[in-house]
Amino acid sequence: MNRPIAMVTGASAGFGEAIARRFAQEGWNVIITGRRAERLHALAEELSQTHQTDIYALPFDVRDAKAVEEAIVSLPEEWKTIQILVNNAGLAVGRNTIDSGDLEDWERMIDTNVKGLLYVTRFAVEHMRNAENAHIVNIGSIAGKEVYNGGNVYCATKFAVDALTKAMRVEFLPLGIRVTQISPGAAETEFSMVRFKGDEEKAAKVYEGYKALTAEDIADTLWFAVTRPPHVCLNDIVIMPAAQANSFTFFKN
Ligand code: NDP
Ligand code: 8X3
Repeated sequence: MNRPIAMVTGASAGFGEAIARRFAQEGWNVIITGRRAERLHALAEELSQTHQTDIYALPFDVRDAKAVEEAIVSLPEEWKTIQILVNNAGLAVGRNTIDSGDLEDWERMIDTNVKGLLYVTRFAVEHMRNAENAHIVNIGSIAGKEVYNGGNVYCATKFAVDALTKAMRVEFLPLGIRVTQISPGAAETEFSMVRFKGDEEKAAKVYEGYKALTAEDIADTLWFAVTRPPHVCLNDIVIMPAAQANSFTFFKN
């Protein structure tokens, strides 16, 4: 257990899974979280066998404050010095305009992307106080920089992540914790299947006619950010597909 420890939320799919894979490849021990326990246990088994690192599957729903607290507080002693926390769990649901918005979708996005990120940070930071070169990476979005039609509440949650990232940078300065935000444009993961509630045709359309980012592109970028020398903090990295200029302008074939 003499390896550094990273904790990655939303590691059962997409960016989080690719990030967990990257940490394991680089010889780190990793706490992987998400709701789908089976996926987490399968990933833990695979990564620990392939890379001879320790992987700790810790399933919980980030929206449930009590569950978040219990899960993080209950970590075994040898897992209680977290060097890097990656706040990645999140989702968009629906693309309705506000006047036809679905209230349940709004609650899910706000509870997951804003409150969930806060709950995890609140309790994980307790385990980061003794870590050397502690670092938090929040996954924001280009949607947290610019608003697009039908993005409304999702954009608001990612604008909130942008604000919370800045707040953490100020407040965790005395704790010696660096805080980085990665703000990606369109990336092909399960994101659009979740947004369109399982409608494969709508989800596939999002990525037609251009090369979207991949989860590995995000993992690479994150790895670059967390391997800068200790006196350097990359505050915010906006990463886009070459075919996407901003939230709403694409060049498609
Ligand atoms: P995926 O849908 O592929 O993965 C999302 C992950 O978040 C899953 O592991 C999921 O796990 C987890 N998650 C969702 N809700 C909860 C919850 N309530 N509790 C715990 N875990 C949860 O999407 P991406 O990998 O693309 O998204 C990752 C992050 O990147 C999100 O914050 C998203 O907003 C952001 N992002 C995505 C972009 C894209 O185009 N793909 C671009 C910019 C930002 P489980 O379902 O098992 O709980
Ligand atoms: C995900 C990217 O443009 O679909 O954050 O909002 S976008």
